[in-house]
Amino acid sequence: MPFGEVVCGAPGSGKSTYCYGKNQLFNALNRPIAIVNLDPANDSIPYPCAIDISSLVTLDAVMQEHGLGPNGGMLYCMEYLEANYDWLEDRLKKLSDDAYVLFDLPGQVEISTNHESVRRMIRRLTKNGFRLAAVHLCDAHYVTDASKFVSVLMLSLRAMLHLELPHVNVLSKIDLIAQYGELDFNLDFYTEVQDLAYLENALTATSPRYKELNMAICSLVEDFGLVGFETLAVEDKESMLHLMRIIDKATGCVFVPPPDARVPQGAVNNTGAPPTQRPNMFSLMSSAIGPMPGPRSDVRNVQERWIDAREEYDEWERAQWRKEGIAVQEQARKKNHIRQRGVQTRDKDIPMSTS
Ligand SMILES: Nc1nc2c(ncn2[C@@H]2O[C@H](COP(=O)(O)OP(=O)(O)O)[C@@H](O)[C@H]2O)c(=O)[nH]1
Ligand SMILES: [Mg+2]
Repeated sequence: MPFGEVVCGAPGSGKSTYCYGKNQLFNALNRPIAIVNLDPANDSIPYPCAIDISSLVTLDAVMQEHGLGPNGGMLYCMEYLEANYDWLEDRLKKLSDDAYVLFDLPGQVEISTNHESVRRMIRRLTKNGFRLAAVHLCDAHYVTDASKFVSVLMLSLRAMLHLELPHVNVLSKIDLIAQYGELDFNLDFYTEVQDLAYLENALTATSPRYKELNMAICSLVEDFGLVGFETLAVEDKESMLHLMRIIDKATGCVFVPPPDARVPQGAVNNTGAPPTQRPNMFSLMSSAIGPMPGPRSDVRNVQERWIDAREEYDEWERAQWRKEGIAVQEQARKKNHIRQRGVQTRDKDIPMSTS
């Protein structure tokens, strides 16, 4: 049964970068992955692309041929893809059975909030056995302004109601958040989305004219009780691992490597440990419903890493990278030395020509 993600969010929210990061993470973990680019305007795709919509249709061609603007052209492309769904289905069937499939959607928000084509295609995929989660990326910059945060809440709620998938909202680029000044509240206020009434003062200050409207939207979002956020800094391994666990939990995916799988480099190999300390590979359900381990699993740690003690952590990480760099150089030097000695010994063994 193929598992996967529908990666959506506004233009520039970090969708393609996230897909690339996930590709690197999964390669390091020896998890199979395939990425499907569904954005016909994606010129420079950073990741290796298993299926690319631009071999079916491109935005430029549609705009020229039908005299459409970029937004109309994009919707046309999605409708064209839906009309040619078998093109996508044939290519998906050719992917390996255990591939984890990421769908990189275009950034036009209407595609994930009210246009029907993508939603219908997702329904067909889930009917064909795909277990998908929607991963909705929102630039974390928006939480620095109360009225922008309200618009992100509404957008996220709308996408959740429209796509009808297990849904994970993510504040992306959290590593940049300290650059936009001090937050009115701790980060957990924005990720947990409870007690939005506290936004009243900030909303009066930023947009007094629309305060009532914004507060009405806040109470609507709270009434649904659906919206919450995870955080993401794509270059932070812990952040990516935490998000991966959250999404696996949402789709019900428990990855069990095949018995002959190569252990990833640097992984703790505790096969020799006593049985009580070894991970229980057979207990799929308890690993699926177990607590989230790891350093970025609590939003207070995220706040400490990227806001409160950012400089200290940056300095510590740089020192670790330096150490790793020296260790790698040392290893390469040793290998080189051994190779050279091998060559010298071989040269000695070659008999001298007598002629
Ligand atoms: N600092 C930082 N920059 C990011 C992160 N994710 C994406 N970006 C940058 O945001 C920009 C837009 O990203 P892109 O993946 O093209 O967005 P898309 O339009 O949603 O696909 C690029 O310059 C990325 O390098 C992140 O986690 N941290
Ligand atoms: Mg993109």
